[in-house]
Amino acid sequence: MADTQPIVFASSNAGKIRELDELLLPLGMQVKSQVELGVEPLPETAVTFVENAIVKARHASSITGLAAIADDSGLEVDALNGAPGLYSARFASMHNAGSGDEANNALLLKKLDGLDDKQRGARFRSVMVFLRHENDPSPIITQGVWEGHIMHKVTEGGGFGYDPVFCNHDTHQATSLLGKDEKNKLSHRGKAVQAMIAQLSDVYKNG
Ligand code: ITT
Repeated sequence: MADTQPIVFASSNAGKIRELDELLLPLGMQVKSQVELGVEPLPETAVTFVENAIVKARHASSITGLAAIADDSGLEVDALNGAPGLYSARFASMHNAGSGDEANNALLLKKLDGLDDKQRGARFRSVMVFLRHENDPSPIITQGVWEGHIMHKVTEGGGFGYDPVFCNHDTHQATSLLGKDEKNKLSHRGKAVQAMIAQLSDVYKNG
């Protein structure tokens, strides 16, 4: 599946960039993040994951002239009617409760205070988009979902974002405790990438 030109990953999130590298490098695909290529992120103004992902990929492709891949993802919590969802990265800042992963997790735990495990259902969702070029009229779009629930406290470990408070229903433990390969095998992003790889083999069939 190798190709002479790298693909730009339209993300500035270090955790996502690390996971995508781990998922795609073994396939011989050369992926450079938009951070490496000096592409500044755009504000995310759309109201669906897929629109945000397309806008991110198109922006990175237009600046670099490369094919682009983007992930728009988030955590949907049943007790909060699907919030923070599309706004997962900005959850705390939208509620004037600080900013960043720690603040997001603290606010989430506060909002779910008093609810038992059955009332704490949640899932991660990743929508992934691949554009062959800036004006590609038919992006490849894939999706992955990972079911779980929100724990009662933070479990320190690896990962990023909401991993320290998300108990995944495959291994029944905090996602922050999973090794990187295990998370990639089970996660929303891992599933979206596997589905993407299956379709990319058409684009890179001569590689
Ligand atoms: P880019 O747009 O630059 O890729 P971002 O962090 O702004 O980075 P999103 O808008 O897609 O990306 O927001 C996704 C947020 O959802 C992310 O910041 C985390 O808070 C959360 N999230 C997504 N996938 C996650 C995962 O695998 N583990 C933990 N949290 C995750």
